[in-house]
Amino acid sequence: LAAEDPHRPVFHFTAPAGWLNDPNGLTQRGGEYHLFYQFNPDAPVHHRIQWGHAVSTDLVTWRDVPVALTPTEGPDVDGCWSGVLVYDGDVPTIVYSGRHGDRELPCIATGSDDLLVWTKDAGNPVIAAPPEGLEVTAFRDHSVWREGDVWRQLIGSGIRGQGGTAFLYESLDLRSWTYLGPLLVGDGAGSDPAAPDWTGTMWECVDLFALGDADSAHRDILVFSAWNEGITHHPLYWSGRYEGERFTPAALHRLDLGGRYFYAPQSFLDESGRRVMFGWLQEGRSDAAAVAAGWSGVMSLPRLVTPAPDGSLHQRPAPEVDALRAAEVADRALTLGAEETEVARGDELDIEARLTIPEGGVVAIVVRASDDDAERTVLRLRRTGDRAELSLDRSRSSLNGDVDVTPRSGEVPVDAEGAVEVRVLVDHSAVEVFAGGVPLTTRVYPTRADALGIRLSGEGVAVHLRAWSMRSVARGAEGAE
Ligand code: DQQ
Repeated sequence: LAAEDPHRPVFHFTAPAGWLNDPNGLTQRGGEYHLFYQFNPDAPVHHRIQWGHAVSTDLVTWRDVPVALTPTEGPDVDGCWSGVLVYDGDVPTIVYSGRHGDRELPCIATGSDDLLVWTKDAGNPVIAAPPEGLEVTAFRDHSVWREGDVWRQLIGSGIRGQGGTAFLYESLDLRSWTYLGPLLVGDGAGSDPAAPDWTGTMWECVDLFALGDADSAHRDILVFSAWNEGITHHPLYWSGRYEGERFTPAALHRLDLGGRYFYAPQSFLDESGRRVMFGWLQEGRSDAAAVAAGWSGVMSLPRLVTPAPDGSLHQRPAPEVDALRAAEVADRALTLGAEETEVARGDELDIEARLTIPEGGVVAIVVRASDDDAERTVLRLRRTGDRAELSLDRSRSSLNGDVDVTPRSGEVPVDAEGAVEVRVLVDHSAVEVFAGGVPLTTRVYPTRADALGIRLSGEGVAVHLRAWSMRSVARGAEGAE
């Protein structure tokens, strides 16, 4: 049934059945990429979560392999929640959150060389409780790294009355941990939950890595997903410096202007030293609609993350995504007017455009537009000097009144020629946009079979655009054109 759902993406990874959420345990070993993910094969609902597992040699086509972790009697009886994979010498080791009742605690599992068979540690959980003397909002998810002779770990949490945080621990053996203190504490308890950069009352899926120049005030990046009482708000990151047992922030940034539609990201260094990130594109339709469709949750395309000149992150699809291009469907240079021009058609497309926008000008990129315009999703760029406001208008994205259509917006850089390089990947309900290295990820659910139009408008905007139809990587698509 799921295969017939017109909203199911074909060149993004989705679970073989049921529910998918966070990417976990990302690694590359012996050339092969491993994507583990939060998975419930039994139904498209978040329940008794397992670690699904898929393997790839090219980062974009995935082969399902057996589930890596399933809940069993003991500390993870109610779910194997998010975590990471590290190499303890040669031993692949997963650090994850075992769920028991409504609490999570850190657990360990060791893997076979091929990462296919996992054995849980008899000593689980390896940390028996959150730090004493603090009222915490939650305690789960892990960032683990080697620092000299020791392991260090961050666990996502929040301190009541203050805000989200990540607790820092240290260990010699990944099994016995010493608490060092909070790395940094947010101000979520005292600030506006409606703000797009609200830091929440709890930080999910913390991810700490060094990226910039050794001397930069923005050298280190601390990614987290702002959460509050069961509500997934959005991913953010601090750039700053991690030194000793503290993180000194330089700036707080939004990771993706789409907010909750790129949630709980995780990144890893691949064997060629690239920082690659995946995130969970959650649904924007009702739980009942997901149940009826038989599946829920999309994994993002792989993103390369590099430092931008202003200390923020520059994000773009990994070049491997280009290998999914099937046929070029547009290659045009034109100057736009106020009227819309249709430049391509499709719901499995990769579009690359360079848009040169006059000062004060606006360009609209319309995707998934039906012929009669009853359905359309609009992206706009409004330029002011060397910045542009990128906005997403989903008010007419679907005739189905039961899907999320809240708008989104944020700033993107404009280059010295007044241009913005834009990439738009349209895959049925999944839409990933990158403008000047800033992503905006979203979901849309048009009902019309002809909601395929890609149109541009914008007085005086010069465009060079190319577009490609995309190849399906969905199961059973082998040999299909
Ligand atoms: N999802 C996991 C948690 C994490 C949340 C459970 C983020 O470990 O905090 O599936 O989406």
